[in-house]
Amino acid sequence: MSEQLGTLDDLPDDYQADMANAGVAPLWPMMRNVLPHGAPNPVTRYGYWNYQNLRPLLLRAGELTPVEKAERRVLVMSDPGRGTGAMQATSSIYLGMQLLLPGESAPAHRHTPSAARIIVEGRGGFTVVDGEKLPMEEGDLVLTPGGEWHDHGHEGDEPVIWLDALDLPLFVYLEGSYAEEAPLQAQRNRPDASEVEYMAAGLVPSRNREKKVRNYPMMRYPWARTEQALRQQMKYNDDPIAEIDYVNPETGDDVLPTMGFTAMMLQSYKSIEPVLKSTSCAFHIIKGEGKSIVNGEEVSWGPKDTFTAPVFSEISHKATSEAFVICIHDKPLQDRLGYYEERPR
Ligand code: 1HN
Repeated sequence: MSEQLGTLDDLPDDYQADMANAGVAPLWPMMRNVLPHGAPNPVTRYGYWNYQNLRPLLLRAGELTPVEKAERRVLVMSDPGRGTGAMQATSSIYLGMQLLLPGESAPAHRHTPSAARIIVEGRGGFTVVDGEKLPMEEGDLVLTPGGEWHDHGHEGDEPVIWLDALDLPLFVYLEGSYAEEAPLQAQRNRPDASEVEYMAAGLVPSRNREKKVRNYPMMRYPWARTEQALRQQMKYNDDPIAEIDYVNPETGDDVLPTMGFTAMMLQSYKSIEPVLKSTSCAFHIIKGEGKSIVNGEEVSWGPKDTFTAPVFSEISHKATSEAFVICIHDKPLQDRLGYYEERPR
């Protein structure tokens, strides 16, 4: 195997001009760019967004731009590796902080990418997905699967802010991203499925032949249950970390086609050094404080902060209080493509 491949400069000018005229280019000078040896060479760089910095900017957006002029009032978190204005936080994950003020509503639309929201602050916000009204309480994970109509409303009296995660970068790359618009949806007069069909883990509505299960049977994962489950797991854990994956209660599959979600509870002052993973991920702090190191860069985090790590990052965490973190990752996508991988540190 040759270490040094030929470069463009090795080739005569007239040959380079003839190739360009014929609409072709030589692979070999570019080969290592598109196919590096041993591991990917990510463009994405570690990013950190302090909530206390974002919050006033978001509230100012509320004064500057009425929701009617914004459709969705969001500040997008740009991957430092791609620079200012990048509409993505990692290769596959878009992140943004969205503000809805009391009495406002964000119009119904549906689009090809899937979205999930983690509620950051404020009471009274809700999303309607396919006619189901999903209350948004702090820490809840609320899904908007691709193709499902959704609009947001607010019946409280303080600003509501949430973190949006979408697989938008993939759809943009695939030239498959588009939306359709519609009037606000009629809401079914009943609580969401987490309060009706899926009240308890391991219990689902009886499976008779007539019953049709929705593709996305449960679209709201209330934080209170997640925290309770993590605390209970931690009580009987030998490790300083408890982890829970969000799954479809009917199938046990990932909740969305490309994005996955894991909730973690970290004990204070214990180092956590996970294996290297082929996924890119974003960590959003629900509660607690601590430090993490991503590829040698140290981040001190507090409640509601968000940070990202590119694929195969060496990551370590040390909470300085009891801490709860949700990790947004792209393992479902990589599992589907058959290349998810873990490597020892
Ligand atoms: C979207 O539909 C929402 O529905 C939020 O709240 C952020 C970013 C890009 C494209 C669509 C929403 C979005 C988005």
